[in-house]
Amino acid sequence: MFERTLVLIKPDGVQRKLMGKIISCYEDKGLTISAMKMLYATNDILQQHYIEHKNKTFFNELISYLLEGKIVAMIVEGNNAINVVRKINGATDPLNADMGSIRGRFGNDKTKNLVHSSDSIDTAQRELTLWFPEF
Ligand code: FUP
Repeated sequence: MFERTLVLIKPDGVQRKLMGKIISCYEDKGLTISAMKMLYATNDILQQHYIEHKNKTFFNELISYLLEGKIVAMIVEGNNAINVVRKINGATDPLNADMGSIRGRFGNDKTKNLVHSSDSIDTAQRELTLWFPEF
């Protein structure tokens, strides 16, 4: 099924100069980057983005980390894009991520884990509206 999903390259991905390699992973799989921008996230957008984690112990650390530097926001689309991108990214904790995934190959920290992507059709719709209100 054709789907659109939100991908973020988080500050560690940008600072470690992994943007090109990360984007290639999606393109090499046949997905399309249909929009992309580099920006500093605001506290406001991050509070909305991670609303489901508001009461978690790691929430403040997570928000501070995402405010540390520029991020890249992308709309990635194609066949089964939501689940394909989740597989390409790998499990949240790089220790559990497949070694061929982005987090498995490049990550070594459960919070600073390089990338984000939407986890369902409903979430994708909400997150795309949040990060790309102009579309
Ligand atoms: P994911 O969908 O893989 O990005 O992961 P979650 O939605 O479960 O978590 C969102 C973000 O919270 C993760 F990317 C990193 C952070 N997190 C932690 O810092 N510690 C945890 O124990 C779980 C998640």
